[in-house]
Amino acid sequence: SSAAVVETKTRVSFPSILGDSLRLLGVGLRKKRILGLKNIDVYAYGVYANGDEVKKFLSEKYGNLSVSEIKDRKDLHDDLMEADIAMTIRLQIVYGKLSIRSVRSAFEESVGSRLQKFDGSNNKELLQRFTSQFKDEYKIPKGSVIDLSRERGYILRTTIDGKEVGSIQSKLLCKSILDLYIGEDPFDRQAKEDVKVNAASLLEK
Ligand code: DAO
Ligand code: DAO
Ligand code: DAO
Repeated sequence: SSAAVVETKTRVSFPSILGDSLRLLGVGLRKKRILGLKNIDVYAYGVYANGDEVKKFLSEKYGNLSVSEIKDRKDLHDDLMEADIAMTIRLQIVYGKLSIRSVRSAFEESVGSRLQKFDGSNNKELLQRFTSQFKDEYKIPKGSVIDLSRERGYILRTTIDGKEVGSIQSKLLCKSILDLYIGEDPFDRQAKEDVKVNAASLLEK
């Protein structure tokens, strides 16, 4: 169907299909603790993937298993994060006072920790290559929509309100960013669970 899905707490809505091939698999909320005191809601997000590619990948890999067996496979998540499947994480900003500086430093913390986890080094150069795309003059007020898209060939393309700000080819960076949303310790556990169930159930469609 073409209905939208609403993130419960922020009421932000996400279309079920992006472009003509990306399907919404789950929605979630990114919070951040500031000054060790309070949590602010920073953005709502939707996780999208190319449905045909997910289905093809899963049926080649696990064709003879049922959906419930597939979704319990421990290696599913590594497989899907590493597979060369088109995916987009759409962020819609809900915090009204986001500066580019705080985005850069939050990014260095969150993505930096994943680069460290997967590669054993903090990859300063790779992080800087990514964050240098965010020019100081950009504004991301409440309501801004940022798409982080992994295209075939592990190209990470960033757009803000539909305008491309840059792209970087790096399998490690793609994996580190996806890990924030569907990895071991995601921003929103329920969103990850929904993504897993919805990806596995594509096999039945
Ligand atoms: O110090 O005003 C503040 C709070 C800033 C919170 C920054 C969180 C940034 C999270 C990344 C957003 C990516 C679009
Ligand atoms: O929430 O910690 C996080 C990771 C956010 C990754 C998204 C960063 C993309 C921000 C682009 C903003 C450009 C001004
Ligand atoms: O960590 O136990 C686990 C499994 C996590 C499953 C995450 C599923 C991610 C599915 C991504 C589909 C998009 C291609």
